[in-house]
Amino acid sequence: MASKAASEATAPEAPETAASSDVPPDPPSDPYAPSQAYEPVSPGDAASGKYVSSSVSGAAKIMVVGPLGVGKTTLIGTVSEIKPLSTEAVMTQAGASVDVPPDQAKATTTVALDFGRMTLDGELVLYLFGTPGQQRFLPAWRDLARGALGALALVDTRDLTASFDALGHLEDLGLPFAVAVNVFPGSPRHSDGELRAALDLLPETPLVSCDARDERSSVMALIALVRHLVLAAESS
Ligand SMILES: Nc1nc2c(ncn2[C@@H]2O[C@H](COP(=O)(O)OP(=O)(O)OP(=O)(O)O)[C@@H](O)[C@H]2O)c(=O)[nH]1
Ligand SMILES: [Mg+2]
Repeated sequence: MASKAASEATAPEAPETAASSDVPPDPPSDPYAPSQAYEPVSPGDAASGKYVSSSVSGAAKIMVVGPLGVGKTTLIGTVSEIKPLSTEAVMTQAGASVDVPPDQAKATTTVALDFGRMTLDGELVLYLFGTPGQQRFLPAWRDLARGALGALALVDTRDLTASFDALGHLEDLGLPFAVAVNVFPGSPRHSDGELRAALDLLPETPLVSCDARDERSSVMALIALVRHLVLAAESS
């Protein structure tokens, strides 16, 4: 017993090593040195789409707009090469009389914004900002659209009038746009001429159709917008 007590009294405590999982590492002496949480960019990260590719030479902020339930969140999720940011909230009974989506089964709605990223041809990166569809959020677009180069306006032919506010607001903001008809099952089909007349589109405004769940047609709609923006920039 005596020798055990002696050894307990004199035995040095085990030194704490940096390898111990309980002990946090010393803070870096240089306050600007990368923290332990810093993850360096590796070629693998770029290839996986986590970071913007080094071949990218330009960037554009693009809005994706349209009325409630037209497919904005869906389209951004379809084309985004990063995990999209979405701000979905359950549609409440309190809003049932004002928030009437074309699809009555729709249970959630965007309450702030959607965000995604898509790179075209490895050269041009599009930062996609989706707006909420509720009419009462229209004034919020003014801030959300700051710095945007253009907008993709989604339209649902089951209720063309629901798109009037969004298109009018884009004109008020002076934001060039392309129109993409998001085709739902049973949507009425109209000729381009009829749609242009109904939506009062300028002759140069691109009009395409897409399925927001389909990557190819959604990317083509964004390409139509980018072409339009390039042509507009060249002619100004
Ligand atoms: N059939 C069909 N369904 C679609 C299409 N696009 C979207 N949907 C569905 O329609 C519903 C509404 O889509 P959202 O992407 O949430 O619409 P949103 O415009 O973001 O709606 P808000 O944020 O509420 O304004 C979802 O359940 C989608 O799966 C489409 O092209 N075809
Ligand atoms: Mg949405």
